[in-house]
Amino acid sequence: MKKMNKNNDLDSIINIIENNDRFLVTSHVNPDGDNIGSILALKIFLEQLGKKVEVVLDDEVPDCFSFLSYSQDIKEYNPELEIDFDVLFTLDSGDWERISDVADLVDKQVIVNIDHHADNTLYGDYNLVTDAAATAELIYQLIIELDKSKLNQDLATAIATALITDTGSFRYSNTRPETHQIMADLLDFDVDVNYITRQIFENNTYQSLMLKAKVLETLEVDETAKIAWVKIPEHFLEEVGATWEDAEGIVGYPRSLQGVEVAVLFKEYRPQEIKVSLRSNEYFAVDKVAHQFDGGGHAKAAGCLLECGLEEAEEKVIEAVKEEIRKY
Ligand SMILES: [Mn+2]
Repeated sequence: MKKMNKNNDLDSIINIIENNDRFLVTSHVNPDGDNIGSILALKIFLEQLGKKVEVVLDDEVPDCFSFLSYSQDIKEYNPELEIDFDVLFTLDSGDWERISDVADLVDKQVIVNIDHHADNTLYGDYNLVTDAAATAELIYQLIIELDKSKLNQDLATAIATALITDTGSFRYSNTRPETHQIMADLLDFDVDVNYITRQIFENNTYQSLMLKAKVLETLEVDETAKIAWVKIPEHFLEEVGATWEDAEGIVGYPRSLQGVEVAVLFKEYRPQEIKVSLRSNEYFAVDKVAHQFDGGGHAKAAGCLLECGLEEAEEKVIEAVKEEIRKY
């Protein structure tokens, strides 16, 4: 029988933390600042409560987040890993598949799902899912409810990094008064905002700048000038010696074009495997388009994966965006 899962089990989650000792914390593949910041904040907090905590991701930690304390304790999944735990925390992951192979470590443990994606499927035994700017806001809320005295500089820096990443330094419309209030509280712990923002946003490698130069040459705009897109064929990476990590943030360029409402980035991850990132500026809900291709996300930032060639993916997604934008 299917359970009717709720989206706010904060009190139950507090009970679970108080009554268990061994935790595994994970998050989605292609880690970003919100998921790395959130898992480190939760790890630091739980360890201060005397709990045993392991952190496993089915991916490497991107270099730009290696400045965060304890980031070197994040293990990359491999089939030989053996971890004893009673409770699994999945952070910032809209559905169970987002944690990828880390799911193989799970048997009958309690699953706690903490996330801010509106399309979260509430797959946890317990869920804390609201439309906060970042998952780290919910981690902060949990910490405040449980034991505020455990906040320290490392913990505050992890949460601040998550907030800064997911709000684009408090510029995106997901930024709420609460987001600024939390940030103000964190600043009491000597968080170095300038240092964090440089690590995240001004940390280009030579290869990543060269990659951006090539990608910008692929810029296309539709006849209404409301939709702009760029693409990264796999061979671009080889030509400049870049990695997919160097492609981070590129979708911001087509979105920054004057008058554009929807921006799309097509990445040829492998032949016949195209990752699509969708962004919007004001009114267009890009998650609607992502859902058409079994993807997900937020109204202003979403993504999907198409199993076809680059050109075909481009044609299908841009057509779907055009179809959808006519309704506005
Ligand atoms: Mn997030």
